[in-house]
Amino acid sequence: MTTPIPSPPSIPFLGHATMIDREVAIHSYHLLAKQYGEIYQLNLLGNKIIVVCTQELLHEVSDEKRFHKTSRAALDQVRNAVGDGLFTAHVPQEQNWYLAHRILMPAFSTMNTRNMFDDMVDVITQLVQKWERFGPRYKIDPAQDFTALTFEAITFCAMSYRMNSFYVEGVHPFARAMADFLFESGNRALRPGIVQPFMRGTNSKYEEDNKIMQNYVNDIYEQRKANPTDKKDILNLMMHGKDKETGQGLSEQTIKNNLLTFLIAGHETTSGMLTFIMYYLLKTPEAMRKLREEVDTMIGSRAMTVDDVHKLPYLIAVMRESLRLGPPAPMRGTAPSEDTLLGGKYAVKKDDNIYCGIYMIHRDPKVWGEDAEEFRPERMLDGKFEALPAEAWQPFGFGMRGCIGRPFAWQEAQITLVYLMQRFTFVMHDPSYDLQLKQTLTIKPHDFYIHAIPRTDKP
Ligand code: MNH
Repeated sequence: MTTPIPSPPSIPFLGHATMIDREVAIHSYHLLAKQYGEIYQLNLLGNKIIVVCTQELLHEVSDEKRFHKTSRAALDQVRNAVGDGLFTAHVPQEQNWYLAHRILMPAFSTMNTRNMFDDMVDVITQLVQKWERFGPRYKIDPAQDFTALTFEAITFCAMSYRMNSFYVEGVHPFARAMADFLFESGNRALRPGIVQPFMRGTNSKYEEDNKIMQNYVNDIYEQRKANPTDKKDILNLMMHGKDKETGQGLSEQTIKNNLLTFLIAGHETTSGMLTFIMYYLLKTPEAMRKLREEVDTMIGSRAMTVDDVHKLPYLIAVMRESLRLGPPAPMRGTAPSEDTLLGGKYAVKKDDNIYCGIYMIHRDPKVWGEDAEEFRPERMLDGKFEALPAEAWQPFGFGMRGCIGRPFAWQEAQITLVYLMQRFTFVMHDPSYDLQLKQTLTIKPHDFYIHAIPRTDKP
């Protein structure tokens, strides 16, 4: 006996496309989950989409023997810029993924990330100095400054290339082009194909934004070719690394696709994480106090070293809990490799689009209880994180298509938070602010401003 997958009433031709908010799509998916429960089905412009919303179902579709990653429609649009780079590659069809994956995995390991500690501190120091110099009255846009930070970190630490994001007025031209490009990629996925050719202004801006990004990538590549170094950074590993299995290296096009992939995947998400952390800490003074106490006790006013990374349990709990409530990548796509049953009763067909609603799953009351919406780092402490049911917490994706940059982001965020805690206390610009989201391909707090007050009470 199979159970039909619930689906809202729909409009002919457009299906449910009008039900998805153009600005913050995840709110619509979340709302539908509240109405329909663990699973529901939508028709988006003729594409059948099945959304799973509980830990149990996520655990099931995270079985790589039965399911494989698919690019959601928006992600396929991003291929207009990055082609078959790691993030957007169609696997198993695109063999390039295996080669690039094997060459790049060691480069992004926790071990190799430790080598980037000093370069990360270099970049974080630029942020700290900016906030110190501007002083407590300056209204900080943390999403923007953290974007400068994480963008500079990925270009400088992985490619030894300074974008000098902290020395441009407003948003860096690359970051601006990228944000607009991603936003339009998302919109294209929700727009009937026959409309697209008529949107001439939008289309030429989209091409222009893509060109801006490609120009930076070409410059990074050409600069390195003209000025070789022995530095074991990621760019060098891509240019000279050979696959142990086949002896092959990466083609120029593959290197450029992946350079741009790291620029895109490597900073938007991490800046979202840092901004969510700032928001939740300011909304939860008790958590802020405990974090500050931990940093003061364990590190005090001495300089943090690479051996302090991974040693601050409350800090790690804060990061985990922020990623739970504010997963920068709120959904991921997967598909059954054969016709099968989900939860033993919902029939799904080979290659059906399944969206994993990570944002909803991270609020699954069966796992997190009735206070799931509350920010409580304590639920991630003292072995509780390790004891969670499988796939209850999955902000970095899963398995072989899971995030390659996780150790990078994890280390970067820890150093940033320690540096900030040591040097500042923070207040919200508008104490009555409540979380609003901004969504491109990722989500982050919107219209959120703070002040950073240099500490006078240093331990
Ligand atoms: Mn990252 C894949 C989240 C930081 C580079 N990343 C993924 C996926 C998620 C994700 C989720 C899986 C997507 C899917 O299944 O479709 N990533 C994050 C988060 C952070 C993050 C929440 C920070 C916080 N990611 C980074 C950083 C880099 C990076 C930093 C690069 C330096 N991520 C990638 C790449 C992939 C990926 C590359 C694709 C891996 C693959 O499929 O081979």
